[in-house]
Amino acid sequence: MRAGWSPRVLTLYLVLDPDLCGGAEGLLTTTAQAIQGGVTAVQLRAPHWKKRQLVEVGHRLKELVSPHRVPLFVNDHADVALAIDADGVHVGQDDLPVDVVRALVGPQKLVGLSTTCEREHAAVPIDLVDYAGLGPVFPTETKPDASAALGLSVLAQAIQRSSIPCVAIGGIGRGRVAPIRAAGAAGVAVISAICGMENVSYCAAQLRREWEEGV
Ligand code: TZP
Repeated sequence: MRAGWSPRVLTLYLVLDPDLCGGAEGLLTTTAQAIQGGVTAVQLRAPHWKKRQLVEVGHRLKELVSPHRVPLFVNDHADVALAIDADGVHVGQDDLPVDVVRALVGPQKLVGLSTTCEREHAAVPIDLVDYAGLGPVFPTETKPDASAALGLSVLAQAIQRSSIPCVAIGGIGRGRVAPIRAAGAAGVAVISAICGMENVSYCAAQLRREWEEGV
């Protein structure tokens, strides 16, 4: 995936939450419906799962997303990403350092790095990392240990000061997508705006439409 990849795939980035989706089977149905609605990237994020389960479900997710050319990322675990031949891996500031991650996964996988403030965002090594997550932009209940919300103006400033494609995350739902695009983000990452919603494909389609139409 990496050679010639386009940051356009970051447009509507679904981060899966097995609790909100109702377990492993729920992750799969949510993913299928969200892709129908227009999600452009999917991340397997299950901090409480053992690696065996990540690999088992990851294989099924990969089979599901591949025909749609939607890239699959694995949160935190470079070894799981390799085991399921995911398109990329997404790590946080306290995970393996990105030079180690890049050495492990090689040049063809996408590598994303979470950042929580302007300083971390400015420090992302653009030779090793393909995109940065930045947030939470708005308050969120989905990640109880998230740092303070940054707000739109800090987001815009951080994006302006860095050349790394930026995916905004945290508290993003309808009405907040267009301002984030206007702030210069390459995309929005969402959990609760899609996972656990009654009509997943409709919710995804609404977010995608807001991104494309800018209103
Ligand atoms: N990282 C920063 S905020 C967050 C993560 C994983 C949670 C985002 O969830 P939601 O439901 O889209 O606010």
